[in-house]
Amino acid sequence: MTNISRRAALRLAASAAALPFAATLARADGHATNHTVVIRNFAFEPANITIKAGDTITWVNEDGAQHSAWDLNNQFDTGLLSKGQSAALTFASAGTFSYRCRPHGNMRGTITITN
Ligand SMILES: [Cu+2]
Repeated sequence: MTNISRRAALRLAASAAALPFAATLARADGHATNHTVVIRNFAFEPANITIKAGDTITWVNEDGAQHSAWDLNNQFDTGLLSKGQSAALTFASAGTFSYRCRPHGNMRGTITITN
């Protein structure tokens, strides 16, 4: 199972705290990259993203409507983000995730994490 750690500065909804996160440290080599997925016009941009283990993805909602990024296997949930809000997750190990927006099931995305 892929471990996900939440960064200290996250803005995450309270519901996320109850999820079975296994907190792990980000990569020690200092080469972790921060990626941004913009939520705009009821879509994730990019919808499909490939990152390295230890990297962070920040979702930023630019829509007036509230959106979220919710893993289909319930491994993470950013909670609802209002316009201008963001949430970041660090993916510590290789794996794949498919996620959707909780209120808008047609909004879909995938994350592929490689070593
Ligand atoms: Cu949405």
